Amino acid sequence: MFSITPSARLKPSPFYQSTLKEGVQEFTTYNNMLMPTGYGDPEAEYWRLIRGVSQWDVAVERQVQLEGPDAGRLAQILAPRDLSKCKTGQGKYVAICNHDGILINDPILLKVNEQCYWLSIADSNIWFWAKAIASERKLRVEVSEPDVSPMAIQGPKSDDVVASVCGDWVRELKYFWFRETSIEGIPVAVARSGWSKQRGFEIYLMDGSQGDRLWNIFREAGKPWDIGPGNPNLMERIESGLLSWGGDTDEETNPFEVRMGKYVDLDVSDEVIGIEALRTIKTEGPRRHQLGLVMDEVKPLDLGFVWNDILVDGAKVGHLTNNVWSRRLEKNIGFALVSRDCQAGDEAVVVQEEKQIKCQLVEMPFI
Ligand code: THG
Repeated sequence: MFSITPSARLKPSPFYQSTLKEGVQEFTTYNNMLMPTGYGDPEAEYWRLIRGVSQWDVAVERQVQLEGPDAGRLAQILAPRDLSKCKTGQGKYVAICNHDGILINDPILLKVNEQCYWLSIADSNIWFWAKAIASERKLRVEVSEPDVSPMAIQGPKSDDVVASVCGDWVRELKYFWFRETSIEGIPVAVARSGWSKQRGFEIYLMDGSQGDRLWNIFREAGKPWDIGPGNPNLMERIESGLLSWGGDTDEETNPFEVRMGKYVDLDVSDEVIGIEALRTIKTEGPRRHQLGLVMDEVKPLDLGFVWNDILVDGAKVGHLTNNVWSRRLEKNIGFALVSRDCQAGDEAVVVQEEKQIKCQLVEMPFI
């Protein structure tokens, strides 16, 4: 195989040494960092997430911090979702769009206090974007990347593990809400969130020098529940219908096409970036929409991630943006970004080089 050349451009995760000790085997890049994507036993890692509890280095989910008297105003200008009722300690999933209404990131927005917000970003540089907009609109706000790195604890047993470390109050945390606290003197924010539908928490480490200590605290505390390493799991997230910005989207994708319409409020102020375009798109109806796709082929296929064409009656209707063998469904499944004319129930084919694989379009989530 190959190795990765060290560079100051690749920022290290505070949990990097811990993941090496856990036996990490694979990485992907995200926000100019390496994110673990496998520890050598995909089967065990999957079932640990579905049935047990799994510990993830997701420090790549960087925070873009907006701080100052106009922080709330900038957050609202960047996000076409009504934030007027967002409370300190609350998080919201938002669709950051450009002026054409095209989705350029899908972060979780966290309101840290009246004058401080974090955008916990997907894999595109929102720091540049937020800084440019703040300057252009002459806002009193500082845009920075703070020393904050999330670690996720995911799976049905995550409540027990996190409660054993932090206390039973974590069991009452509402979805996307968070609270700042400290764990053996390490400053953290504990949030009910994470990129899986198996329940879980994200522990936002606020002192990068303490990554290995924090990792070990949860590793030790989780032993009674057989905690082990994992990562944002491709199979689980496809089964659950979770969106991957940049994977399932292209440079023309708007939020309505990828099931994010419910996070867009069209009556927010006209100063919100992209809102006029979004109103037009909504009125005219988006060109495409996202459906699930189930292939007839009953043994695991690996089609890669090449946005294979999808055909109906020989005509191209869109693309397969991801695919995976589902262990729970024992089927090959994926997301289809297809013409509005297609519907759940339609028969189609996926094109893989010379082969055509029969499939059916379905509603999501799969499970
Ligand atoms: N956690 C944190 N930061 C992140 C992610 C995360 N940044 C990058 C990326 N993930 C952002 N994207 C998503 C996409 C989906 C969800 C969360 C972050 C998600 N969606 C649920 C759904 O679609 O069913 C729930 C949304 C809702 O009901 O509001 O959880 O994972 N820190």
